[in-house]
Amino acid sequence: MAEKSSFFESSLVQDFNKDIEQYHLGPLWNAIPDLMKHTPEPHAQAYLWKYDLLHKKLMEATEIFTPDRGGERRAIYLQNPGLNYRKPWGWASTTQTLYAAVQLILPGEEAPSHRHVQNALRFVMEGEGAYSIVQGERLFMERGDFLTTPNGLWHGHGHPGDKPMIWMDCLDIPTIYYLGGTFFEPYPEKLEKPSLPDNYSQQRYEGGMVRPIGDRYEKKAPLGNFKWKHTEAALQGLSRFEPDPFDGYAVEYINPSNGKTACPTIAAWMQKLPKGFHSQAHRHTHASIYHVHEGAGYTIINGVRFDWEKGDYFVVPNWAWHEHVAEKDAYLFQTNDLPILEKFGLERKQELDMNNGHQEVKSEFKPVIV
Ligand code: 1HN
Repeated sequence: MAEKSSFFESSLVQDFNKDIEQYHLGPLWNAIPDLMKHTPEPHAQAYLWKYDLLHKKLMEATEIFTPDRGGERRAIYLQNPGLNYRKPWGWASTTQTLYAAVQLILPGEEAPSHRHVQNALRFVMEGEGAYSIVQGERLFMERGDFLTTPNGLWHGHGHPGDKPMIWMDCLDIPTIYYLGGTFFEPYPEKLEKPSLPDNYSQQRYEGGMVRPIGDRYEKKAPLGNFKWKHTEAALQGLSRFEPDPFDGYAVEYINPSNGKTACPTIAAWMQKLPKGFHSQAHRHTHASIYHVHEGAGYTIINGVRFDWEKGDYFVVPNWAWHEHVAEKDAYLFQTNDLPILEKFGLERKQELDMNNGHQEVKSEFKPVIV
């Protein structure tokens, strides 16, 4: 081994590596340990953002920035500290494949319509009275609603209500960025005008799981807004029975025309963890972003305890051991890149097979507090 490494450090090899660099050529013998890890070693880290910080910064942003100043959306995104290697481009995403942000719209504001190839979803955190207009349909939002805007659909936002409204956005921006497929188009006028009745798709699906017969052929987003009352009722029914040992009581938002995830590249789940629930630890290839809709507890990620409460966000990177503990009845909203990993045949999972399926807590994460 020593002989091998001294060979790679020899001036013969080093000089050759340096020589070919000037021709934009790279020596694989140098790169293979970094490029071909034996198991996933994501650059994204486990991290947690407190809601007080996000809320404070969004409120400060209202003093500085308005959507008419050309930036389209007042959104502040979660930059994973492990992805700072992207600094030359000026941004880091939340996980290696997904971007997550909090967005605030004030009463009277309009965020202009546009369309892009990135798939987007929203989860409503605070307020009511604002709408997203998607392909001519105004979808009025309330806390706990889940909305989807798959790629290519026109969408903008307006707020005729009277209190600030805040939601989470999650998009597959980093994935599309790496794949080189970005297209973006502003709407010819500022905000699209309604061409369908308000909350049209939501009304078509008022009964829940029964599907209008016109939707038996695949559509991108036959249901635009998944109302909290339906999600809550589904979880209430599930929670009369045994929970999943890893995820508690969990449901997935789906496209009713094809049964697949509501957003083609991003899975979105709502998990209910009753007070006292302690999940088994496991790990999987896909990476997850969690938002605490309600309650309090903690998640142990690779032996580090991350305490969370209502409004907080945290990241579980690829292949990280994790288990959840609810100290109060909790609802966790989760987005993840499972559909992307599955499309490439990369999803694997493993259960922790020691210590009754629980990790040893070695340290506690100290979030930034404001
Ligand atoms: C976007 O269209 C929205 O529609 C939010 O609210 C965040 C981030 C990047 C690109 C497009 C929105 C976005 C975005």
